[in-house]
Amino acid sequence: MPYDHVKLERTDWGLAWLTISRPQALNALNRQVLADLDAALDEIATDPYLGVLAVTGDGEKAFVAGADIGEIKELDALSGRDFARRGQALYDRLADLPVPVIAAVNGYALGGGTELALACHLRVASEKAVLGLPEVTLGVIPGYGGTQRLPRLIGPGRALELILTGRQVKAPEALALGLVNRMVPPEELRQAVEDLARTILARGPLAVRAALEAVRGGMQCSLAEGLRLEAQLFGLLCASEDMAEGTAAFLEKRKADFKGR
Ligand code: CO8
Repeated sequence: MPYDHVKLERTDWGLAWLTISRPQALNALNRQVLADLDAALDEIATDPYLGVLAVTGDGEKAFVAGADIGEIKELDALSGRDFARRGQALYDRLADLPVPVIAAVNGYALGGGTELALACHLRVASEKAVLGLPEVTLGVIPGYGGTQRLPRLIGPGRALELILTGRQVKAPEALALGLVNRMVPPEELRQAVEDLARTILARGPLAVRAALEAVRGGMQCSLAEGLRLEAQLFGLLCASEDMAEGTAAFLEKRKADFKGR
């Protein structure tokens, strides 16, 4: 289905590209972009052939330059809270997808843009990417999960430094902070994301989904509960054809041919 501000392109090998496209405003998220993203996620969530989703921004300059500042300016206490909750729910949908989601950070990823990248499971950045949570410079705080996901990813000390100052970091520093997984030249970004996707897609599909579930679930509970979840998922995988195939392939010194069963 076509959208005004989102492009959804599927490959025939399990990867789909979700591109946010409002280039005249550096892909800033206004209400229409958020609505399009929500609708695209409906489509993505029911796609049985999807194995990895890649998220990026249209054009050379920006991933997403944040929420639309013109719209933020009009918010009051109640609408501001609702707006934040709606954006958080949307990002949660992305984070809760059963397949890996990779952010291809192709340029400015500020405010809601960095928060979008944080809601993805992995982040590959172009060397010219700039990330940051500049909300305090506008008199607000991150409202799409930044105060929660950034400290969980890079630790509270480093996260607070970025959140309290609003300082923007270039890709090399983002890499050193652990804010992105990899950094590549701009012209290699798409290929790097596709290579990463292909690597993941060659693994046991049930195992990949279970690993996501274990890590995601474990981040939200105690260590003891997380270990229980891990053991349950491990046990379930032991009953899968993929596990029989993966272990047999290793012992027979051949490549595994996983079926996702
Ligand atoms: N919102 C609206 N318009 C934007 C935004 C934005 N976030 N970012 C860029 N634009 C527009 C500019 O206004 C400009 O429009 P026009 O051509 O009509 O003047 C166009 O995009 C191009 O931008 P610039 O001319 O500014 O381009 P530069 O290369 O000079 O600068 C920057 C690029 C540095 C990225 C600059 O545009 C900038 O600083 N943008 C704002 C970045 C920012 O502060 N983002 C955070 C926004 S707050 C947020 O995301 C909160 C998320 C949680 C919300 C919770 C809601 C309740």
